[in-house]
Amino acid sequence: MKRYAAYDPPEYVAFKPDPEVMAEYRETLRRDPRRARLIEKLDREALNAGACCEMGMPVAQMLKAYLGTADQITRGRDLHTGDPSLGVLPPTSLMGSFVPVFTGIGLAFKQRREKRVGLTWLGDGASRTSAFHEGINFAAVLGVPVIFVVQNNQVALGTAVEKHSRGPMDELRHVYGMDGASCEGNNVLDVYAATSLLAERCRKGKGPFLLTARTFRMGGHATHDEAEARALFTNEQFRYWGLRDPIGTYEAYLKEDAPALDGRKRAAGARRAVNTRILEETEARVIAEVEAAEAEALASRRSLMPEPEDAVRGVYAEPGTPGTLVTRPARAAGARRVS
Ligand SMILES: Cc1ncc(C[n+]2csc(CCOP(=O)(O)OP(=O)(O)O)c2C)c(N)n1
Ligand SMILES: [Mg+2]
Repeated sequence: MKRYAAYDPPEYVAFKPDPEVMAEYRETLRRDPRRARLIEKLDREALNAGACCEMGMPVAQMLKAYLGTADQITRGRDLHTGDPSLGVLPPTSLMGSFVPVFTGIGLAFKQRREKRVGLTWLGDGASRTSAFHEGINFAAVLGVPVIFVVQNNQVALGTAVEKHSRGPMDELRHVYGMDGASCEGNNVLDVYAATSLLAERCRKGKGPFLLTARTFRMGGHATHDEAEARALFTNEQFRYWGLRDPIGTYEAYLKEDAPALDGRKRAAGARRAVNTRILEETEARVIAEVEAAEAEALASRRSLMPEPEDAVRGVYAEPGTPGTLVTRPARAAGARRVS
């Protein structure tokens, strides 16, 4: 897969599959027979990625949110994005605050007897907030159909996990009397299978669950603290996790070990050739989609930036119109045409 030195850490740019790491990758996929069965059933549609994309959000909407244009859900106020009509809530930036929000959403599913599952992600740092503690405890007590995924990348901004937590993340769920699982966060198939199994149990009324994913942040929290992040961890840690590049290892697995992606039974050589071709086609399709989205988002930045007055619209309830604390459609937001 094409790597970009401007975004990818040097370890990923230089990635070559390591035989021992790939053996460990395959072993992870075999470890739990229930997860293994789910992974075996996957077909090439699973090559798609990204939670928002999975739920049907166009890539252009995400890029527009980053550029702050008026023609997307936050109307230029926030880069956190989503689309409630597709079941994706735009997250709030307060760490841990989505835990009580999802507890409420799960309660609504339960009260309406809907067979739906809430899924939200948070970091190891966010799991130290009072919002997390109160929200997850209440979720456990209420028995709501929600999966809380703690993405333990071993750091919160510039604070390493050992400096903010004494107890092991993988055992966190027991404190709340909750069931759940741990998974290898850099192994996309393991994450998929672990999440799917918990979602199935949620639909049977067994939730909530806490899933911890073990991973490592290879860069800074953002580009401004890239150097600081490198100084925080040892070269050995970067080397270890660099060999476990989630995309590099997945690509190597699909080429060398996975069944033929066209669904036919094939010998090893032919299987490798077919899978390599399908991966190349997939990548070309994704690059074209991202480039088209980029062009669309840049066009919006040229002609559809928000009016300054729009910053206060929809923020406070307007007198005489009960329940107006709801965002309006972007069209009504007074989008300004500049060009
Ligand atoms: C309540 C709150 N406190 C502080 C911040 C500032 N802040 C933004 S991200 C972050 C660290 C997040 O660490 P973690 O939860 O481990 O997530 P990661 O970025 O590692 O995925 C902090 C402290 C915030 N957004 N919200
Ligand atoms: Mg973290």
